[in-house]
Amino acid sequence: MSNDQVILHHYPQSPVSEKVRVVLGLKGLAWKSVEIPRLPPKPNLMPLTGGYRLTPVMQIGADIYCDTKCIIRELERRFPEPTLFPGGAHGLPWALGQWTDGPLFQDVVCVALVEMSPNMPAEFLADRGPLYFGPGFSLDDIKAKYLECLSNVRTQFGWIDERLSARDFILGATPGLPDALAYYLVWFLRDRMAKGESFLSQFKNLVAWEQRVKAIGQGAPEGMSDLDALEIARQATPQSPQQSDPGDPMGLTVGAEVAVSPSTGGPAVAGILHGSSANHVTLMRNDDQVGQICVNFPRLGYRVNARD
Ligand SMILES: N[C@@H](CCC(=O)N[C@@H](CS)C(=O)NCC(=O)O)C(=O)O
Repeated sequence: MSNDQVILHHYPQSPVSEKVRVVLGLKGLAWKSVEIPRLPPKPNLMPLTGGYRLTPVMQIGADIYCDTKCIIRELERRFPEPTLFPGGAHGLPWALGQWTDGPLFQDVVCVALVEMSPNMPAEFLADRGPLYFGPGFSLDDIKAKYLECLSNVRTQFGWIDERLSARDFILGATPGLPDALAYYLVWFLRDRMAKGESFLSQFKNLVAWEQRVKAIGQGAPEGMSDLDALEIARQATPQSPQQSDPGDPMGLTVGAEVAVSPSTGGPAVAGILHGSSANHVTLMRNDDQVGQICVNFPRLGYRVNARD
């Protein structure tokens, strides 16, 4: 059975989820919103992902999409209009995302974490510190880098501001993926930095653009319980296609037992390789609670290892 409802597992404060919520708005989609815990354990998400714990996760029936790269690619495939790549901008926005989700995110998260640290519960800091800054994380080290990171954010937000001096959106008159990729970081900083408003006010074009992106909205979300989402997965049959990739540099083959994990660390998800390409990897899994499920990951930023 197929069930085509888009279900987003996320929480309101998650900046990375804000990126997807903007994409859902750009596409004018109706979707179901499942609020998940901000810290593990996430007992009603794990049966779907097989252990992947990052936020957000998208579910469509018994097909699961982990990581925003994978989620956004699938949304564009299923709902091509309006496109996220206006003016034939295909390809380039993914490369832009490697900057916004990479070095720019790292600078913004340093500022945000230091700003939030006085009011942050110890268990939240103990989770997020190593998640974003590695196993050797120390708050004092991050605090020592605060001004450097803030200066880096100023430089990079300045580039976006410059780009927006002659156009309403990053690609031109029509919003697209680059707007979602940049907006979520501005949203994050404004929300978490005590003097965010005053810091951002130096970027006149960026602030005007921020309002335009905000006005796009987030589509039409409707709340759903995590248990209802599990039931939908249980009743559905996975639809992710089987896909072999003869050009795979690692020689991955459909049917192999593999484990996929974020290359930044975190639990591996075990399953049978069901499909792969330069941009994705799909695992078929069997779960006691939800039965057969396909879990999709982006290829870039994830490690695929053989299991014996
Ligand atoms: N590369 C991932 C990054 C996801 C990420 O770091 N999300 C944050 C939330 S904004 C997270 O998972 N935090 C820990 C958690 O929610 O458990 C993506 O693009 O989806």
